Amino acid sequence: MSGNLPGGRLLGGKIVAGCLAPHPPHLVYAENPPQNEARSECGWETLRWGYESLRANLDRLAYDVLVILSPHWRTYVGTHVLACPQFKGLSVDPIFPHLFRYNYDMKVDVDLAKAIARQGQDAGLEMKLMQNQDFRVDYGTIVSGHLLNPKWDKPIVGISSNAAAAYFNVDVMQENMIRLGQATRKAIEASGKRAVVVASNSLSHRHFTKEPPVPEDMSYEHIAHHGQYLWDMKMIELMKQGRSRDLISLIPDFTEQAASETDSGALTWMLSALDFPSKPAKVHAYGTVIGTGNAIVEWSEL
Ligand code: 2X7
Ligand code: FE2
Repeated sequence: MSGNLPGGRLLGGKIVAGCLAPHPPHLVYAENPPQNEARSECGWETLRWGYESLRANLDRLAYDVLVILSPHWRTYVGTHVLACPQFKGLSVDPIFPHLFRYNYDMKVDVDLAKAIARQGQDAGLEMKLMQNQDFRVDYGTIVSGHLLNPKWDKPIVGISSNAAAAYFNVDVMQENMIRLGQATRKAIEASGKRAVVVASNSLSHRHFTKEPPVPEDMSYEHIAHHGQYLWDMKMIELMKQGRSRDLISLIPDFTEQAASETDSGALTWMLSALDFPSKPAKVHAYGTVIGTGNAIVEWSEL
């Protein structure tokens, strides 16, 4: 419940859900939305139906804003946050331009964006607001945003992925993302809003180097190799058992051995924002996209 206290302070802000919501552009391509120029016949139904089921739950939670941390907005100095009221443009996937040429038009909750940046700074993190109106939003933010809310009728906050795992090591990344998660939670609680925090990353992340002649030909689709699959199942099992602290402690090994997009810090940040839930998560779907492992997972009160 949200409302105002005397003196303009807001009451009742909370995180109503956390989601693992990966961003393979193939999933948007397969849906043929009007925003995307490319056309497909079908494809990756297990994952797309998982997103349908997650969307239905999020609708029931009546949220105000999606807060998304994307692995494809990599920043080398600190964490950046989208902070113009609107971003509009054409996003073309650099590796799959034949699948994803998407006309985006998104609203940003600038007040919440600034509050997260302030809280991050207070926690000792380097933070920067992205206030360039012409900035081209990355496809990770767009794909996860689209699949969670194809109508784009709610604002988002977009958070970059600091490259600490590559520049220093995974442990530095983990420490920073745990702090950023706590800062995000504080900002949301003070905002009076009902927010969904979204980690926009795949799990195992070995890509095939060749695409089938018809990209949506599902007879070609499978995990890159069994070792990746075993790692994905291990991580998903921990989610289902509510063992998020154990999951966090495995992220360094998982990131290295499964070449996972958890190197972005998105999953660590999201679980920290949720204060490391011990309630079992709901797994809506698991499936592969060009060899990578992807899980659609929800942590909420439902
Ligand atoms: O960015 C991605 C991804 N994470 C997974 C699969 C395919 C393409 O792009
Ligand atoms: Fe990706």
